[in-house]
Amino acid sequence: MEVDGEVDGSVLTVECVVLRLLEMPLVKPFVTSAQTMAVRPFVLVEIQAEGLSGFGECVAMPDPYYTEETVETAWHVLRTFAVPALVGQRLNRPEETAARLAPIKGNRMAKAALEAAVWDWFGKKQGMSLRDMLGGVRDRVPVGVSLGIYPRITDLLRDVERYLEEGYRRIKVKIKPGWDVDVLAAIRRSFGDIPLTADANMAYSPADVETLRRLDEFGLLYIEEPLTGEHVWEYEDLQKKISTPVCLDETVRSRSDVELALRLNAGRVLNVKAGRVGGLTEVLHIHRLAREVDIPLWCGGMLESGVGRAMNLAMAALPGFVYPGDISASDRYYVRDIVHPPAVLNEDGTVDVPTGPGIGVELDWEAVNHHTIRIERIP
Ligand code: OSB
Ligand code: MG
Repeated sequence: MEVDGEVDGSVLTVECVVLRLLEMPLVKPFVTSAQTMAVRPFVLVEIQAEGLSGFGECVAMPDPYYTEETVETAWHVLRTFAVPALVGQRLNRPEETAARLAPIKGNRMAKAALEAAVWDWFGKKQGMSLRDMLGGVRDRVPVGVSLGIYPRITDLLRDVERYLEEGYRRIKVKIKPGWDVDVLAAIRRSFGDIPLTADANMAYSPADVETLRRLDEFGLLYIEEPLTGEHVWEYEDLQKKISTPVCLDETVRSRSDVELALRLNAGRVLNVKAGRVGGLTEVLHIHRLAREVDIPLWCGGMLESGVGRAMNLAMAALPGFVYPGDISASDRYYVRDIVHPPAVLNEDGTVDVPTGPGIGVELDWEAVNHHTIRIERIP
């Protein structure tokens, strides 16, 4: 029953927030057109109230090459502005978080991490899974794997083979000028008609349209964010010139970006990352919009630990998420995850959506503490 906006009578008055900076070594360095990473640093946000903790993972990268946010800008914005804006405040529902944080412009990944912790807290308080809170409908979601830029094509092919054997439902490869046509041709030659996509992380200019047109012959499900530039309108012209559907990632930061993209016909597929758009509440708005116009969504990834991955699984259970997500098993990223149970790949190329309260996974405190290099408690 709903009374004054309260759900089930649960009200969150944030007592304390603990920020932790963790560093987790990746099993293999991840290389894109924009960045190289061997160790994943990230901020883990813990909200405490009434003896319960809610957790959120900040997906900001160590460098400003994916978006402008970094781990350290997120830490700064969280401790100085976002956390103080919530501590002591009363929240009747997780959706109210965004309004409290609205005076903070941009810095969406920082805000999304705090909001995620609020969602998790409400889930735990109400004994409800995040999936059910969001309206997710699946018990398990199909997943793919995202492969970086390799020193040699043969090395890449070996990993593609391995991940296909493991059962991943879609292969995505990072591309950049000079690492594109030959790579995709080699994959098609070796593995035939597998579900295949490419992600350029903005590495091409409009002058490269001929190269991008050549990729049409590979029958990709979509090409992710090929063009340099700040706005979706860069894609209005490109989508007219290539037949491969453009999938937007970096250039979509809000529901209004989605509306603009739709008006301009600037893309036909959307990669959704809660961090990039400022949180799960914004994801729900985007999901509603996308369902109205029937644009396919899928859940992107940011090399998350098990905390962020559990949240992604809940999100990917929504009906509008139709393509396999970048939600690979824990062991594809990390030797040891920081949650119990870690995400594992089912034989059918799916990962189970956690059913426990909130994000539905437990922190492995020994692993968390092992990887923590900084900690701050507010207040
Ligand atoms: O563009 O989707 C991207 C990782 C870091 C930054 C940007 C991206 C990615 C990935 C990794 O592609 C996806 C994953 O977590 O498996
Ligand atoms: Mg991408």
